[in-house]
Amino acid sequence: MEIPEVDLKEMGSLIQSRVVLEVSNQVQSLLDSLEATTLEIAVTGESGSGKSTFINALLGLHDGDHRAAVTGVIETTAWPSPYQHPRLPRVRLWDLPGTGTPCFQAERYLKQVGFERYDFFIIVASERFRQNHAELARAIGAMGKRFYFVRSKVDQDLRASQKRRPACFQEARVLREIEADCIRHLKQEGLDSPKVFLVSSFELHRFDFQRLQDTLAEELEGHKRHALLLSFPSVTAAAVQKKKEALRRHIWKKALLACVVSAMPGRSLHINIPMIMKTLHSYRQNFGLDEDSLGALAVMCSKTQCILKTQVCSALGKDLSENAVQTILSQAALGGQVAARVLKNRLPFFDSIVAGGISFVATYYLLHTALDSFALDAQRVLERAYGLEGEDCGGWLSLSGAEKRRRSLSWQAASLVHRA
Ligand SMILES: Nc1nc2c(ncn2[C@@H]2O[C@H](COP(=O)(O)OP(=O)(O)OP(=O)(O)O)[C@@H](O)[C@H]2O)c(=O)[nH]1
Ligand SMILES: [Mg+2]
Repeated sequence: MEIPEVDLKEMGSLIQSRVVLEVSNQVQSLLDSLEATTLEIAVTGESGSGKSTFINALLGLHDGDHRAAVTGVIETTAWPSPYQHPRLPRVRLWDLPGTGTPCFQAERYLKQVGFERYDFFIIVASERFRQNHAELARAIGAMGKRFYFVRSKVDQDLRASQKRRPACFQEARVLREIEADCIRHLKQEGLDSPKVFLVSSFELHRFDFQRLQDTLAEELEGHKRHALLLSFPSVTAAAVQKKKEALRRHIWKKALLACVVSAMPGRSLHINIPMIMKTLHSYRQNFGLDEDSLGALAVMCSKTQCILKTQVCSALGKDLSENAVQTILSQAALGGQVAARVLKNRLPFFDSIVAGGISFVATYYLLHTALDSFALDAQRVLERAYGLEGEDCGGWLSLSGAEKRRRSLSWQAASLVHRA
């Protein structure tokens, strides 16, 4: 007995619409859970140590921005104040009150600031770490949370040291001395192996900021790690690469969503343009290539926004319009026929839900290409912002790969010897 064609068609279309619905719901909920992830970062330390300035630097905001934390030489922060990330509303940095009062009690302080809500603590000191800092760290640890020590304003220390001993000034040696001094004090206060990061909020691209970012990312898990990688400013070539990798890992979800959506009867590949545009805008912002971010960077590195903009050379970086995206998508769909056939061999179920997986391939290709080219733009902008002024002012990005490796190895070796 033969099954009539009409039954087969009806059955096929029911199965297809069920599969499409199921897959798109699942993919959408994966993407939603990523976006819904919260990250609450507490920044604490003595009054005047540079907490608010550090928060603004992390948020990529200059002091004049209305969204920035208030900074200054007089005591300004009396209550925990949350500062929302300009691009990622679920990421917040908390500016906590100063810890330097004579009758400071770590446990009481932590209860007052609502310690449970934070994912981790950054303890900032601009001079020596003291008993207060160690006590606070112990209490944070006892409450099951992580903490990291940031020794701020190292640019200031370097300048002072150079003024005092211009003839024998060596930047690396001064940095090692500061680090050793911090670690020694914290050990004297009974902390075993404290992690100390030397930072200047005015020059995040230098010193230990990248190491801090790497350490935080390593110690966070899953979605929180992703949120951290996206929220911290990419001020080094390494940070740009990490951000790119973090975003790249989710491209297949967007592409799969695009292909199941365009698999619905009567829909074309171009139905996905709004979703693709939204994704591309978020990539561009994540790499600091939008007008706002370029403006803030220009203020921070004392360059003009126009000069930084000249480094944005990719086609989509220059013109992120629907027309441009449509053109690339159509080209990608044409070129994607072969790739779609390969895909069908690897994932045979694809054939049942989409016509050849072309939407998948086109979206996947477009997002990959855009991500790569935005990352290159971001690197060029960074070079221009920080890299062309010679080593003393942070010429790290402009050094050759071999020279970078040589310098970081000698710095790491010196630190290891020193720590031993
Ligand atoms: N040179 C230099 N100055 C800094 C740095 N960070 C902060 N400052 C300066 O230090 C002063 C105090 O900075 P704030 O960020 O307001 O300090 P705070 O810890 O928030 O102070 P309170 O809110 O009073 O507890 C300001 O004049 C900042 O410009 C830095 O990395 N380098
Ligand atoms: Mg403050």
